[in-house]
Amino acid sequence: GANPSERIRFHDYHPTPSDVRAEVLAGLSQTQKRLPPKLFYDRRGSQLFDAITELPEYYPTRTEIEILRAHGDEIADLLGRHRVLIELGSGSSLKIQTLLAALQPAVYVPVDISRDHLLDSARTLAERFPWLRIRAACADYSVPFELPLDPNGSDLTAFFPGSSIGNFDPDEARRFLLRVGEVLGSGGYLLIGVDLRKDPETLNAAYNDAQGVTADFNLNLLARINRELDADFDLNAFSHRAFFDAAYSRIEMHLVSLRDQEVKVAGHTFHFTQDETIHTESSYKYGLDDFHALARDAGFQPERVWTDPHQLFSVHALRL
Ligand code: AVI
Repeated sequence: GANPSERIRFHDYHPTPSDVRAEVLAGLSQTQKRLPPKLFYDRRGSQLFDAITELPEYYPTRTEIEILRAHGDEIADLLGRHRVLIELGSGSSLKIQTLLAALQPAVYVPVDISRDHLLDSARTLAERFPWLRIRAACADYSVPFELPLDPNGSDLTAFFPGSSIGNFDPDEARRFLLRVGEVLGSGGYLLIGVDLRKDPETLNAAYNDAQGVTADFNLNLLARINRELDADFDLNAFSHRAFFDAAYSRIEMHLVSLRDQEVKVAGHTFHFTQDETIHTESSYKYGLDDFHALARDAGFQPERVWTDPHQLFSVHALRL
C-alpha cells in the first residue's frame, strides 16, 4: 500500500535483557580483567560509534559501502532479486539502502535487539522504498532466534555487515555462523562484511584516532557502569589503549589504570595496580583464505568475495 506503516509488521520476541551486573562483576573478577564489548552500545555509546564510522582513520564503514555500491548488480545477479533479505543487527542505513536498491527483495526482515532503533529505521526505509514490505523482528541474534517467516518459504539471504563477526573470538564466530546456517537452511546465502588483515600502521590508526573519539567510546563503558551499577570509576584515572596483536591477528582494546586504585561496583571492591588493564574488545582481522576456512568450518561454501582496490575490506557471499 501507499501508506508506509501498512507495509511494516513488527514481531517482538522479547529478547531477555542481559544481566549487566552479573557480567560486569564476573569480568572484573578474572585475572585479566575484561568487560563484554556489547556493553559499549548504550545510547551514548551508539552515538560515539556512529561518530567513529565517519572518522578519517576508520576506513571499514566507508570502504564496505564503496564495495556494495561498486558491485551491487553482481551481488544481485548471484544472490537473486525479489527474495527475502534478513539483516542481522539493523545498523547502518546507507549500507542497507544500497543493498535494498540492488536486491529489491520481496520482504526485508531486520533483526535487532533495540526496539526503538528497529522501528525508527523500518519507518525510514518504508518511506524511501514504496514497494518494500518489512517484517521487523525484535530479537537477540547472538542466541538462537526465530524469524517471522513461513518455514517453507523461498530461499533466504542474510546480511551481516560491518565486520561485526570480528568482535567474536574465532570459536564464537564459528558457532555464530553455524546458528545463522540453521536459520537460513540449505540454499540460503550469507552476505558478510569482513575487515582484512593489513599493515599495523593503518590498523592502529583506525583504533587510535586523532580526535580521541575511540578513546571516548572505550571510556564510556566505565561511565555507563557508573550510571547503571552504582560504581565509582574515576574516568580520569583510566586511559584508552588499542594495538594490533599480530600473533592473534586482532586489535585489542584495553582501559589502562593510571595508578594503584580501588573501585566500587555494585557493592564489590576491585583493586587495580598501576598499568593493569581491562580488556574491553577484540577486533579480528582476517586474510581472505583464513575467513574462507572459518566459513567452511561452519558448513558454508565461499562462493564469491568482493574487495576494494586497496584490499582494506571484504564482502563475502557464502552459500549453504
Ligand atoms: C562494531 N565493530 C565491528 C567495531 C570494530 O571495528 O571492531 C567496533 C569498534 N571498536 C572500536 N572502533 C570500532
